[in-house]
Amino acid sequence: MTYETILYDVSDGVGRITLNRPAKLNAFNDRMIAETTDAFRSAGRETAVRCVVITGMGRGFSSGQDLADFRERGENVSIGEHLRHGYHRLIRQMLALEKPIIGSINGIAAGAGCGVALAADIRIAADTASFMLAFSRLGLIPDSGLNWLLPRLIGYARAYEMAITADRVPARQAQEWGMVNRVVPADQLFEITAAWARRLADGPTLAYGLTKRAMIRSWEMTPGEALGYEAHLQEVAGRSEDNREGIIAFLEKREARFSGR
Ligand code: LHQ
Repeated sequence: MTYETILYDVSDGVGRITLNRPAKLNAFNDRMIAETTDAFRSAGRETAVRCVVITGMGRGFSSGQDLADFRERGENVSIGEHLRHGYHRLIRQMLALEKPIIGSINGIAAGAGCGVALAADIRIAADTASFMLAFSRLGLIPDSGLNWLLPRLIGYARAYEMAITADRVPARQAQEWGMVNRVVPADQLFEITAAWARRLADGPTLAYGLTKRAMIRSWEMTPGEALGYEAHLQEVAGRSEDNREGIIAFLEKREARFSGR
């Protein structure tokens, strides 16, 4: 697929997706939803990619749905279908990708843009970034997975407050609430994200992916089911090349050289 609304490049084990409609703060039109989904799919397939970064071009991460684009479709459009065929495929792709995804949050993440930011596994935010559930201003409910993800990250009361006020939550507050892993000076975001991504790309990718699967699936399980599932996945991790290498490296008192397998 040729990309027109995003940039996607792979280097040194890191796949980097840049949302690229800066004049609209990277609002999503259909093309950008499809291209971003496709880039995550490629990142999942390419063994050379062991960590994925998603960020935005310009001063915003993403302002969510392109409202001008959506309005042009007229009154009778089905939002449910738009979600099922668009954003929800993207969010599912991100949650199912068994490699770490870093959201490098360079500016405001609003509406569906906030959903995409939170579907990343960890977030490094510029100190100038913010998060906003813009939906209620439009008489809508949160979507793009936010009803499922946000209360799990920050608790129901804060999530519901964000939804009904649609107030901007600045990066530092987002970090206190548990939505963001690190807040960094805006002019250092690129370098600090790149250093994290390099570190993760050198890690035991299979174990990172299985950890993601174990944690996300456990949200829907009883404690007993979660224990059973974890034993099953640990069996898989325990047969990996990286498990062998990790143990040998420890015994030889050296850094492990993980292959990701
Ligand atoms: C935009 C947008 C935008 C178009 C900025 N669209 N142009 C799913 C299913 C179906 C329907 C509905 O939606 C959904 C999911 C959703 O995502 S709902 C939420 C949609 N997003 C919003 O409601 C946020 C709308 N944007 C804003 O409230 C502000 O732009 C924020 C608070 C994000 C940023 O404010 P400022 O920093 O003051 O920037 P700005 O408003 O001046 O925006 C810069 C330009 O970007 C401006 O264009 P212009 O030609 O005047 O320079 C905006 O019109 C354009 N833009 N967001 N979502």
